[in-house]
Amino acid sequence: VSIRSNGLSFLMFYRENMEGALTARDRVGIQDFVLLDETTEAAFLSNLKKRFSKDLIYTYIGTLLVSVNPYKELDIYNKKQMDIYMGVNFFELPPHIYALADNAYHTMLTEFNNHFILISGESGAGKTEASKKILQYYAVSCPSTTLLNTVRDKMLMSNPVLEAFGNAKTLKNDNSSRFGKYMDIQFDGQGDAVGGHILNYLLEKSRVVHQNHGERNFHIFYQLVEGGSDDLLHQLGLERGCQHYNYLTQGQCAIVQSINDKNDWKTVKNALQIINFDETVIASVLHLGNVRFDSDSKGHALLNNNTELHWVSNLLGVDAHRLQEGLTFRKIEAKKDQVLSPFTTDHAIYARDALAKAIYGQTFTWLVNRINESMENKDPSRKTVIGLLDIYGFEVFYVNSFEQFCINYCNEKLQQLFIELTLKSEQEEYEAEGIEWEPVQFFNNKIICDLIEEKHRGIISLLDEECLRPGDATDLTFLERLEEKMGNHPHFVTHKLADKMTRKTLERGDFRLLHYAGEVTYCVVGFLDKNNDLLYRNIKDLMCQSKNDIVKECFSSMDPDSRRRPETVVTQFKSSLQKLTEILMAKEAWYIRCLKSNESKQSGQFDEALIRHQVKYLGLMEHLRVRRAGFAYRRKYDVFLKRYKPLCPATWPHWRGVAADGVEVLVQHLGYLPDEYKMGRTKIFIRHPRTLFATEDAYEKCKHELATRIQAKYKGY
Ligand code: AOV
Ligand code: MG
Repeated sequence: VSIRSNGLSFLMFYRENMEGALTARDRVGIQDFVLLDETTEAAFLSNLKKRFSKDLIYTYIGTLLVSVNPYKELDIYNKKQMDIYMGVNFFELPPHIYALADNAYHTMLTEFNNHFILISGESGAGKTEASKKILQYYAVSCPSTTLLNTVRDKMLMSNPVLEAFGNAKTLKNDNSSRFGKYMDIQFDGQGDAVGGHILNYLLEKSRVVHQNHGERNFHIFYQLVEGGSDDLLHQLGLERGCQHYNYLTQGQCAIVQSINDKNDWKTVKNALQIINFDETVIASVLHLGNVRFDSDSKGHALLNNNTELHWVSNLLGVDAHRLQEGLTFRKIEAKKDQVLSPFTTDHAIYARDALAKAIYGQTFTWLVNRINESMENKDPSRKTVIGLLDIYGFEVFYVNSFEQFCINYCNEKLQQLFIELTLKSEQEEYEAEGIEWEPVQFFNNKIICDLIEEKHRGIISLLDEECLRPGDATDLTFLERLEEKMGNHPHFVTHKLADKMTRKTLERGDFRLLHYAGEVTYCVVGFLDKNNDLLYRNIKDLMCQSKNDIVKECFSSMDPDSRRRPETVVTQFKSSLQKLTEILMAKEAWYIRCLKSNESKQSGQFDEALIRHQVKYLGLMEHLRVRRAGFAYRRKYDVFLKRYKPLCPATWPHWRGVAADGVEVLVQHLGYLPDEYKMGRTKIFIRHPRTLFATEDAYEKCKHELATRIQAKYKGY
């Protein structure tokens, strides 16, 4: 991975910073953990803390960037800083997210290959901010021609739009991502950003109709009712202020100090205009939330009043009568007849909410598609990409449901990918090459991934089985099935399975998973429903006939094959994550590990226990140990020999034997000490960058001399 291709940057670093960093260490700590005197957790934390107190939020572990959320604006993200980092070797300057972005960019250009930047950390740790900083860096500092600037503007513009529709205030983060985002930035051979493409992952739609106490709906709703002009609101039949809307007030915290909905609206509105989006769909959801039902003497649902429903039908461009029918009756197809069976009020509310979620979810997908079209690369020949992954972080609330289950599962997968690409593959390479190696122990979370996703046996399979089972399946029968199958799994426990002590902390409807990042107790209520995510057929058909183009397009593309039962939510999610893994595995990886500094979103607070916990579960100590114990640089014998053979008379200009033997002769000649290098099966491994640095220096000198000699030779002609 990156460590290999960056052998030379390492060297630069050692030359430039070895002494400098050491003298400055008392002041600002060590800027690369690899240089710590001891690899204890205490030393690690103390260094992090020292730096944090000086507002130095970035520290390296080799080429991995550790970032601690400062919860305050730092004056380190501006054009001047960008210029400083542009094209400079990774380790020559203080650690910065720009350095990582720049290094990925230049490696991409010189090696002409694809890269991705994996940004991870729990909710509120700073992933989304990090991804924005990187995007800005590429947009501002890469070379550009006026023509191509439009792609760039669109890329930058996509951020506020997707954040307005996909982020919300949660108890963990005032701007929490409620969808996963992977964005490819495409570059041409000159390094010009020429296109972009976004893949989005499972939006938390349930938030549209329900928010927990202290949380909000998606930002866009508040922006519209707070920031929209009088005219616009009038046109949409909306009143100013979120207090009028059911869907906006359940969390009882519509106003948030850190958020300025009015201002944000201005930015978002401009951006939306570029992609021809109009606000009717958003307004229809707000009206829908205010549609209420009474029950008649038989307990059947009746519409409470017509005004809201008329607004909904107006805005969505569908027939009001049929909409009302769809919300209060179920259509059953019996042989050739259609029978209307009335809903209870609960059912009607369910149908209403299902429609609201569907509208919102489909609109979100529509937006992503539109943005993708606008960023499309018109000339897809020569291009390389840098992918940016910013997904919802691990989260634990007082009550956790299906959504947290999906989010935390996704984080397990990313942790697994990280392990595969770093700890595991690094050590496997030593083994494969027959290099003596003291293995570093680490916790492999594959066991939890399997528990969740294994075919026929994992939690997802059992959930799907219950969802598809006709008859009496409920959330509780799902729980029973889990207990039957997972009974003695070390990472799974329920009230029934728990010992006496643990039982006290669990309700009967709970199951608890011991995730890599900590325990989470999930309440099974709603799992089946949310996983099925059904929309009544007649309502869907109605939407497909809408006169509103966006609505029509959204619903017509939903599931084209109406005879087949659509895949469940979690199964779709699982396969999208599988595809994502494949996309990422084919690229060179860069890592940013974000740490949350404290739970109260305060600047200057370094909660040591909280940070220690994150350092532990993110596997940072293990990563450091592997880096330290390992060999900083490795190259295939033939590659190494080809480059450095001019340095030794025995190998220059040709070595006639086996490459490995040539390398041995070469390094002997260069005076490598025995414990500075190891000969593997196909590669030479060099422990310290400085060893190779000396070699590289000698090579540069030799090349220079050769060039001068050749020049001198030809001067006479
Ligand atoms: P997340 O993306 O990791 O959480 P964010 O990137 O949204 O977290 O960061 C949360 C908040 O922390 C931001 O809104 C900022 O106020 C602050 N913050 C983060 N990074 C910085 C920084 N570099 N400088 C200043 N403030 C920062 V989540 O999406 O909830 O998983 O799911
Ligand atoms: Mg985020």
